[in-house]
This record gives sequence, structure tokens and C-alpha cells, in this order.
Amino acid sequence: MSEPRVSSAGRAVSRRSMLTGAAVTAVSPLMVGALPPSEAHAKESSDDKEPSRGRTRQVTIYVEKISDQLVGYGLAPGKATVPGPVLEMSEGETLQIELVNTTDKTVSIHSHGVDYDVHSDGTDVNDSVTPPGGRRTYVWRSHERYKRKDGTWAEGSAGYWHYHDHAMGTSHGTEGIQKGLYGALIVRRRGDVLPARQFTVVFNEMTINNRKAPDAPVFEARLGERCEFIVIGHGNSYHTFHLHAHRWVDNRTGMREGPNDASRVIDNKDLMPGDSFGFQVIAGEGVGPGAWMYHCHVQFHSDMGMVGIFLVQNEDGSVPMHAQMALDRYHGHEHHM
Ligand SMILES: [Cu+2]
Repeated sequence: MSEPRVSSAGRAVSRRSMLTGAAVTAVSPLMVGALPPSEAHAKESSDDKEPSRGRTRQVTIYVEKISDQLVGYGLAPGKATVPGPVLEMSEGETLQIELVNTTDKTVSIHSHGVDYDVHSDGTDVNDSVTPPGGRRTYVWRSHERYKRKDGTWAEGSAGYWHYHDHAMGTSHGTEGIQKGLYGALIVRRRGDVLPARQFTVVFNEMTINNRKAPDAPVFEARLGERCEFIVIGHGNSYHTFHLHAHRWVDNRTGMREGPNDASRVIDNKDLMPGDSFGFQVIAGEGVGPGAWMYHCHVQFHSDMGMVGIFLVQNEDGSVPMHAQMALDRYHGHEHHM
């Protein structure tokens, strides 16, 4: 899976194209700190009583029917995917989204974690939905940490968030979400480490990204590559996300921030409807290449197909024999295209 993504550079790029031209063995992390100076962030030490606002970027997102069972968001006509594109902002940035509804049902786009006014709420209640064949602009803002007038600090917007429909089927977007109108939204803090690859994992009812084993996503990376997982829960059930042979720190980034960060190291995390979290791992670090499972750890959910594969290839991109055999076993005896 390499669903498109809107980078901080404002272009839609696939993870693969991000890697083009760079030696894949070079895993030196890119830093968000290398953003254009137009960002004009305020410093934490300033006495500003208002959050700083950086640049504004624009993106057009198309809502399209993919099949009778699937509806997706896409960055160009005919390119809708489930999940939708990964949207990224830097703290302080504003994203102006023109939503183009090509379906015959009312839809919207509603975000978690960022700032918006009632006109960008994406709900019936606030009269901010997009009718069949219509267009509507949604504005999402973000901010750095800032000091309030009362001397307390307001948290910055950085986090692993998500967006989804809030209108199709019911005024909560129940049909839209069920059919795949969802995606990841990342707000980066200055200095955050950027990954080589990104994988969006959405536990939606008894599916992963609306697919079940043996057709659930196989995420591919080469040994040593920095991989970012963005994990989102939807539907009516509780889930637990587990990744084999890799661990992360249970905080905002998945990486320990310093000696005073007492967050736990984990490899399994609760995932309730509407939750999201993210983390980065180095593919195969200390464990080697292989077909490593990720799955819901609620037993009857895994038994019903909430299982996928994180395929860690050799450094040269070849697949070790044992990983190929594991993939073959995963795909199993069922008929599968
Ligand atoms: Cu589950």
C-alpha cells in the first residue's frame, strides 16, 4: 500500500517517489526543521497571547464511489483510495481543502485534532456538508504551543490524527465511514523525524482498511528503513493493535523524548472507535527481515481476518525464502486473485 499523501511541500507524492533518487540504504532521517522560512513560527518564549499562524496550503479532495461497497477520498479524479491520502501539516500551518463530491449522496470531511470554525465542522448540525455533485471548502488550522493570558500553556496541534466523513447515510457519516471515507492526518512539530515509508492502518468493524485476511494490506519495507504507522479505529467495536517483533514508546511520536520521558515501551495498544495513534519503527531492527504480522489482538477479531503483514525485505529489496513461504501461508488455500 502506498496511498498518496500531501506532504508539507504541498504536493501529492507517493512514498515510493519520495524515495526515488535516494539510496534506500540511507536512512538518515529528514527533519521537519528544514521547512521554508515562510513558516514564521512564534517562539514559545514570546508573550503572544494568540497562537502563531504559518502559511496556508490548498488541496482539492475528490469523493468518489469505488464500488458498491467502497467510497474513497482521492487527490485527483479517479484516484480515490481506502484509506484516503495521508494529509500532513506542520504546526502553525493552515490547510484549505476544496471537497468535490462526485457521488449522489451528501458527504463531508471532518477532522480530529486541528482547529476549525463551525463552517468547517463537516456536520449537518452546523450546516457544513457537501451535497451530491457539490463543492465546499473546509479550512483546518493548527498552532504551536502558546501561552494564554492567564499564564497557562495551550498545547500545540502536533499529533497523529485522522479525518472522516460525517454525513453519508446518517448525520454521523455512519455509511461513509463504513464504506471507507476515512484517512490519516498528521500534524508535525518542528524537529520531528520524518519516515521513509508510511502505512495507514484502520480497524473498521471486522476489517483492516475495509479488507480482511488473506487480502488485508501487506506493507512492504526494506531492512533498516524508518517506517511510520498511523493507526485509526472506526465502527462499533473495540480493538487492540499489535505488531510483531517491533516496539514503540507510548507517547506522541513513539520515540522517547529524553531522560524525563517515562512513557512505557509497548507493542500492543487499545484502539477504540475514533481513536488514533502513530509511531515509527526501524524495519526489522534487531530481528531481521521477515513476514511480520500485525493484527487485532481481540482473539475472535484476528480469527475473523483482522490480520495483515509487515513485510520486511532484505536491504537490497529481495524477499528472503522464509518470508516468501510465510506470505504464501498467509495467503493460504483460499482462492485469491
Ligand atoms: Cu478487533
